[in-house]
Amino acid sequence: MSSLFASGSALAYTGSKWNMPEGVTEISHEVHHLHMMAFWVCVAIGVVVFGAMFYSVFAHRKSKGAVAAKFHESTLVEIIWTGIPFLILIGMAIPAAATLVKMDNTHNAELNIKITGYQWKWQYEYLGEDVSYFSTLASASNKARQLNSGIDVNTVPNYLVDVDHELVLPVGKKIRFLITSNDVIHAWWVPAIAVKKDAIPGYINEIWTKIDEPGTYRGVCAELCGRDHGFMPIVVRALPEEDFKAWLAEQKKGGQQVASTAPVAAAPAAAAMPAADSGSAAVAAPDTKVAAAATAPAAPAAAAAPAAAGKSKDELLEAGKKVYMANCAACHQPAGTGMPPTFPALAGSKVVNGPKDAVISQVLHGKNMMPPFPQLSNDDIAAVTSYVHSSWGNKGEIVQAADVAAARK
Ligand code: HEC
Ligand SMILES: [Cu+2]
Repeated sequence: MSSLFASGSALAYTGSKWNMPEGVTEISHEVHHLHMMAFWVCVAIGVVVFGAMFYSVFAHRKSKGAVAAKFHESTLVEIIWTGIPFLILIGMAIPAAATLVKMDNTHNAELNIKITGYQWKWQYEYLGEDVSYFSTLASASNKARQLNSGIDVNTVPNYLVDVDHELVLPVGKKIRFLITSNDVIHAWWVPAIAVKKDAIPGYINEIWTKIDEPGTYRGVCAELCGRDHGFMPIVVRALPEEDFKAWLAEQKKGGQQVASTAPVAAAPAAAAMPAADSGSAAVAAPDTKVAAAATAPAAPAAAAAPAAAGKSKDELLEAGKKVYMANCAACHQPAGTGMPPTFPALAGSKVVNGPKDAVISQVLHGKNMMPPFPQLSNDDIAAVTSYVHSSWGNKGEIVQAADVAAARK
């Protein structure tokens, strides 16, 4: 959090870095305006109340021989000190309610995006567009934040507010967000567009935005959600409509690996997160439905993946290092040394130097304290398993996405 407030520019603040940003949407301007109005009302009340108090203390001091007035029950005074605050509150509530009503009106959206919080990353699904991917902390930040990393965090650009895959949005379009969570409560917060909504397992919260200016807008998870709460930032990249269309078409072609992200196996992932159980059980049904609807169109893309030619060793190792740093290094450490006895070293591990299916299976299904990673794409799992097989003196074995696809069956 401190980095959020320490570097105003990181959040594209306009105006003072100490103040709430004015932002780049009509709603964010209104929110800023309400905030300033409430601020000046507070300032005026402060000046009047403390002014009267200090004046009284000074003008009627004992050394001047002041004698306290003695009276009981003044109807006039009581009406004044009830009436004035009442009018002030009404005066602030009316414009605030009008803005809240506007924020709530998600009708006629031109683009629908489902946002799912995970410990500790975000998933973005462009509904009906067959594009879906995960967004995790950028590897430069992730490396620097490790204990004893030896990296001066001041040298890392956008430290802790940068991601690998940004949420790309068009400007000038009404975009509806459907916000939910797969495990515990998170909150999706981007100050510059004045969107802050809880992501609750089993519920879907709706909110919308319409961004006026292209740019990069940063935010963070705003609900304490566990160990890595501070490491699941949000980056929105707003593009002119044409550029957005080109980007979307590129994703659909599978030009980037994000498009081939496999459908999320919601059930096993949720089961692995005990914190989610009690709260979500009663209301799990609607979420499951949406998850099913959203994943259905993604299936052909995943099925098509194994048909693609295998990747070269270099490609796999390069991609694998990123996946490893983002998903595994917290427990197994960047150099594969682990933190025995709980988190085993992968360097020289018997499992890693055994058959490759064992590692794929462990990543897909987890084991004891190790969480499962079914939400990673086949490409990502192939890359990361190749990476651990070939690093730190391990004997080296290459895993292709087809191997992972076979293991998922
Ligand atoms: C939350 C901590 C955590 C994370 C994150 C994690 N692991 Fe593990 N991992 C463990 C624990 C704990 C074990 C030991 C499981 C057991 O055998 O009980 C383990 C075991 C392993 C083993 C077997 C090692 C051996 O010698 O037993 C492999 C291989 C492995 N993990 C790979 C990975 C990969 C690849 C990732 C990233 C995709 C990853 N792990 C992420 C905690 C974690
Ligand atoms: Cu969170």
